[in-house]
Amino acid sequence: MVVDMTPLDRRRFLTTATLSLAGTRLCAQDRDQVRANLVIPAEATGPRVPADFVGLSYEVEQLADPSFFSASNAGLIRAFREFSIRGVLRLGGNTSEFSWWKATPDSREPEHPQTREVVGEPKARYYAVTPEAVRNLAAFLEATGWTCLYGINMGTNTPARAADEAEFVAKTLGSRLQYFQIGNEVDLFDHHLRDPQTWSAQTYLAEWLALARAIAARVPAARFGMPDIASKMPWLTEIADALRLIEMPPHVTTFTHHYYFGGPATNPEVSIPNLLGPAAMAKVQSMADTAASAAAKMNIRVRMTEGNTCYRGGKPGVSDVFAAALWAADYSLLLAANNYSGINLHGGSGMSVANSVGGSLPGDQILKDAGATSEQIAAHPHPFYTPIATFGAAYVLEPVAYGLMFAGFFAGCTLIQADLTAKLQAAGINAAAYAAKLTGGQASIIVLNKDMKNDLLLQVEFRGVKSNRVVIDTLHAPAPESREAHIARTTNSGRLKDGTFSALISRASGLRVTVA
Ligand code: BDP
Repeated sequence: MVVDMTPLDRRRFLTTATLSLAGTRLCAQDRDQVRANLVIPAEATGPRVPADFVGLSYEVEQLADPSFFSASNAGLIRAFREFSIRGVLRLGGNTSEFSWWKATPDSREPEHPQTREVVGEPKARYYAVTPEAVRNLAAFLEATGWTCLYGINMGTNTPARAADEAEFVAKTLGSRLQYFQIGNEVDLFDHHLRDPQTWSAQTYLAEWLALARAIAARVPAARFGMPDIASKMPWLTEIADALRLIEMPPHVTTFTHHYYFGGPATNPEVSIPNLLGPAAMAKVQSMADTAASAAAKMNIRVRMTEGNTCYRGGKPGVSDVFAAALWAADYSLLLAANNYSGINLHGGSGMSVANSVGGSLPGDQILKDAGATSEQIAAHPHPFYTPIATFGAAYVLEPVAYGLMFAGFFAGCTLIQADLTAKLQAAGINAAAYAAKLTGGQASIIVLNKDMKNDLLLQVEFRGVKSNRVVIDTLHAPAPESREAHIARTTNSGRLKDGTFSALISRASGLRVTVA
């Protein structure tokens, strides 16, 4: 697999940035061209994208090996820093309900409540989180420059144990801790952890309050992100309404939810055309609308704390290829445009994610059924959707990570509102675009051509721009099915004439143009 950040050579630059051509739809060999014009207003009136917008999500079970998130794991630190110099590590996932806090080497494992074994949920295998793991995590965060959203067990915990752990975590992580999350995908607890007859947003909130109040009693400055639901979006509204009636509620800074495009891997709907099709983003937009109105009731922002292309560990050939990069870039920027404070794509070690879904990854079975050899299976990342994969001793940034990194170019910027995606779609192409003002005041546009057939001949007029220099970044790979992704940069003078820039954006590729 080749994943690099090589500079664009001039020849390739010329093929991706051809000027002029007439007509709205021009046929060239096996592909068509669609032509569109966009105007970028001079004023940025949209949301500000936090500098630490992009992040990663890992299972809490990853802490069972204290050397994973530690200052000695140089390869992982390098991969995190390459991914982002200011990211947010979220620890949660299904396995977070099976951890227990082992405060001292003599601490005895507590009695655990009965849980049900169901397909797709973890088996009741408990593991200890120790002070050593938390101290190592603090050193890892220090080395990467990242902060953390720390997941506390809700499914099988007690307020007293939650408070003990939280106190140690708060003291040890210090300012590297953004907030606590209590419980993962609590709207699905009726599957295996709670009585389906009685479990609801209201019973959840009562339990959450008991845990959060116990934590806040020991950590008065504790902040919380919640409710971390999987998919029952009306819970957000119900919880916002209920929380507002509570006297002296714990300090909730962020509303959180998850989203997986589809799943599991055996589902034929999880395909590249569907992943890249406009319906996928229409669903994200409708979730964002519900989340935004619930968060507005509490005057807080929303964070997408976990998700990816395909639940239960991803789908080979969809989650681990370039299409996932284009999806991730569009998805992240759509959330940014909806005022989300950030996004965490899920991943981590094959074992932690396999445990989170019951012990094995359906994607492996698909490969075996298709006759793949063990070497061919090992050439895929495990889990298939992980942004950072482990191959032997190496940590490798996967295509989906490149999509997040491309969107991350807008971290710290203020978005310019201009309905650019709607204009491109009206022109007849499956593409998305977002514009922003950088901190230095320069204008920038990211265009994602997700069309499998049409190239986009785009003319962009940047209002109020005097410079004639642009910086161009591309997100590209040979094909949507390629196990590779590349981001490349080139600087060019004279490409901007009277504030107008023209480029040919090949099908299945991304382009960013920044006025220098
Ligand atoms: C989410 C869980 C996470 C799983 C993931 C998956 O929170 O633990 O790893 O789904 O199914 O629902 O891949």
